[in-house]
Amino acid sequence: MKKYLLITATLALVASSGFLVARSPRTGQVPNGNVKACFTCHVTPGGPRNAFGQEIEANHLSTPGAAGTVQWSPALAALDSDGDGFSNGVELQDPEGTWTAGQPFPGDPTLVTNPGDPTDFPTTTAVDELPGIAGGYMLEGNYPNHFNPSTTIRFTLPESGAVRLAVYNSIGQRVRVLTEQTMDAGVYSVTWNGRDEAGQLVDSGTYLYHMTVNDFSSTRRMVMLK
Ligand SMILES: [Ca+2]
Repeated sequence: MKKYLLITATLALVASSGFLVARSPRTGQVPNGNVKACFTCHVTPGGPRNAFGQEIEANHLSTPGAAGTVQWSPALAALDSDGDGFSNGVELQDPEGTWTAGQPFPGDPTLVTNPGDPTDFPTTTAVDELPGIAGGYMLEGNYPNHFNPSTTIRFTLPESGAVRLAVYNSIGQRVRVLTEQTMDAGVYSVTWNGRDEAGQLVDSGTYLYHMTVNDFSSTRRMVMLK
């Protein structure tokens, strides 16, 4: 029995020292990396890297291999590693990629989704307020257009109001409500990921987006081209 305990203790010591030799998880090196923990970058903790993890390994480590630290950046934030229509920055709540390790986590951690898993993406469409003052009501042309699969729509409000912005297909059926809320005067952008209310990617074709607020309404056309 004593011998068994000794062997067990020795194995535990070897295992723990082996763990100490290996680097610790790099979850503190990406924004809100604690939310999905190791699943942010790996299919299983310590297992194969997911799409986001592969991108980091290939192009965004300070030095290749275990000793490298993740270089979170606007470039890495702008990529959509898993191709689900949302950039890595949007999924991790730092759209511009300006967060640096050691700062408080950005955005709303409860909205974090996995930037390496195409089946995990924001179900609510985030609206960002941009710098600038709105001179009048405006619904701008989406960018890019044509698009595949996501596109960004900007609009401006000179005063507060109950905003409703929704996407319709070419025969007028509603595809997705992008935002429906009271908003202050300002300049805003909203990104549509090309998915309907059920989370399904829509087909190629022409879509309309229609905004109403106070006495203003505007409709514009956009084209999904896969
Ligand atoms: Ca994702």
